[in-house]
Amino acid sequence: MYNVFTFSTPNSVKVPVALEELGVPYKLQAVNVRQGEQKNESFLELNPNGKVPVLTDTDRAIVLSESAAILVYLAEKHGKLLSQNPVTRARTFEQLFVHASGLSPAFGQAGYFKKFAPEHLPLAVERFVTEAKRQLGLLDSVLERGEFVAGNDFSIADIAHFGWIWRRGFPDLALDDVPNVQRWYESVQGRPAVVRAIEKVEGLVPSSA
Ligand SMILES: N[C@@H](CCC(=O)N[C@@H](CS)C(=O)NCC(=O)O)C(=O)O
Repeated sequence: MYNVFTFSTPNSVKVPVALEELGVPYKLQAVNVRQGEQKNESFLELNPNGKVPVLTDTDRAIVLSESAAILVYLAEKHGKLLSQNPVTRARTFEQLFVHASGLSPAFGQAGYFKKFAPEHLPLAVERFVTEAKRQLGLLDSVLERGEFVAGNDFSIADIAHFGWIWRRGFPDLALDDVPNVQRWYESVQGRPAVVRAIEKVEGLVPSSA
């Protein structure tokens, strides 16, 4: 059985999306990051990095953090969402790494410096918003070449990018100038598995949070 420690956040929505796409049962455990629960001692025992998501799999007694690593683990265990074709598989990893090292941190930092930083730092806002927009443009050019980010099949790389594009309101980004991302986002957002996952993670947020 899978347990997913998660909340309604860009990185943690990816895991329920993958599990819904795979059609396997799982339980969600809410970690309210708005209340700082990711820094509680009990959660730090699961992930000393103090961040969601975390996946536990009782079949193999594994506790795993990092959304990209979890996506790869699930795809390999269930033999879906990650092509066996060496070129498509390499393209999938390329996009996973672009997401984890480029788009995800740029969106996160842009949102932080725009919304949460205790002091307004124009240079930091400019740097990270510019980089986030550049990443969005890069993704647009990737999606100009194929239906999905690693070719013509939906994969874990689409799930990774979807998390932050879904939460693009945090860094105040829009899709008006990136028509290929817009087309892809609408298609991914409408997938029944994605609709179910979003409904479940949004249900974790207390109305007072
Ligand atoms: N590289 C990590 C990033 C995880 C991450 O930043 N999670 C955010 C939520 S989207 C979090 O837990 N933030 C709370 C904190 O950093 O204290 C991943 O992809 O899993």
